[in-house]
Amino acid sequence: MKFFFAPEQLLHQQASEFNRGELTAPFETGTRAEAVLAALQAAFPGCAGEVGAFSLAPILAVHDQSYVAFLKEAYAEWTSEGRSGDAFPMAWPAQGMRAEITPSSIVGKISRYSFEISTGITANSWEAARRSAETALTGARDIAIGAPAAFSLCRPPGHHAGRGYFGGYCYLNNAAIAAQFLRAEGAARIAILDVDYHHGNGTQQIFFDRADVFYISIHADPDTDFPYFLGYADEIGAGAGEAFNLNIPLSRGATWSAYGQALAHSLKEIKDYGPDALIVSLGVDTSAGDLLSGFLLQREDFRSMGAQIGGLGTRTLFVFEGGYSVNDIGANVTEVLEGFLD
Ligand code: SP5
Ligand code: ZN
Repeated sequence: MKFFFAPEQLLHQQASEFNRGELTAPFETGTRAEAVLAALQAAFPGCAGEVGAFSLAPILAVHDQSYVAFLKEAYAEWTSEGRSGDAFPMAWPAQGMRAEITPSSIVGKISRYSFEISTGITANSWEAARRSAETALTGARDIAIGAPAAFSLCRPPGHHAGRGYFGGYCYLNNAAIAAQFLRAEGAARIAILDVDYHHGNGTQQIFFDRADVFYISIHADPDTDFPYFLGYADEIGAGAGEAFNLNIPLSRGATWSAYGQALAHSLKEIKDYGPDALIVSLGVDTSAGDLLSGFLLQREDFRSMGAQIGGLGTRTLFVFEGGYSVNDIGANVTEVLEGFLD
C-alpha cells in the first residue's frame, strides 16, 4: 500500500488556539503529520508516493466557489485591513439574524465562512489546505487506477469542513473531495466510514441528500462533545439520501467493547450497500490518552479496527483526520494499516 504526503501541508501553523476559555498552544500541528510520516516510513519502507498537482475542479465539485475564493484571499484581506497575527472569526448569525448576508469586512466574512472559534486562517492556510486536498486526490487516483488500498496523510484534516465553511481544524473536506473524484472516475457508489472521535459534520452535510455516497460515522455523542450541533442518531439523510447517513454516537469513556460492536454494525451496513470503493476518515483521536478526546481505545484495538475493515475486501482509501497525542498517533495509524493488510 502506498502512502502519500505533501510537505507544503506543514506550512499552516496557528500561533494559538482558543479552547475551554483560554488561549493555548494549538493541538493541530505539523508535528502530528511528521510523527505519522516517520512511523509509516519505518513500517512501509519504499511505499512513499509523490503527491500530484490538480486543477481546482475537484475541489469546486464539493465546495462553493465563493467559499474557495474567500479561503484563497482571506489572509491578504486580513492584513490589508491593517491586522496582523492569525485571522479569526468574531460573530455568527444566531436565530433571527441575517445568515444569508456576506459582509464585506474581513471579520464579517471570516465569521460567515466558519462555524467555531478554535480554527483560524494564517498566511499559508490555503496553500496547506489545497495540498492536503491534493494528497487525498492522489490517493483516490491511485485507487481509481487499480490499487486495492492507499493512505493519504492529509493535514490539515477535512471532515469538519462543509460546502461553504471551515472549522474543527478543517478547511477543505479531503474525504468528500476524494469521494466525489472517485464518482467522477466511474465508481457508482462510495461509502465513507468516519472513525474520528468527532462527528464529521462537513462530510455529512455534503452528502446528506445523496444516495450515491453513504456516510457512516462512529463518534462521541455531540450532546457532550464537539461539534455539538450535528451528529445525532436521528440524522438519517434526506430526500434521495434518506437511509444513506448513519450516525452512531457513543458515550465518553467508550472502550473497544462498545466501539468494536459499532464498527461491526457499520461494516455490515457498508457490505449491504455494496460500494465500489470505501473511504475511511481515519482519525486516531479515539485513543486512550488522546489530548482532546474521551474514548479509551488501546494500541491493539487499532489493529482490530484495521482487520475488520480489511475483512470487507473493498478497495479502500484511508484519509488522515484527527489524533492529537503526537507520541501515539504514528503507532496507532500503523496498527490500523497493518491490521487492514493482514
Ligand atoms: C479533525 C478533528 O479532530 N477536529 C477536532 C476539533 C475539536 N475542536 C475543539 C475540541 C474541544 C475539546 N476540548 C477538550 C479539551 C480537553 N483537554
Ligand atoms: Zn477528531
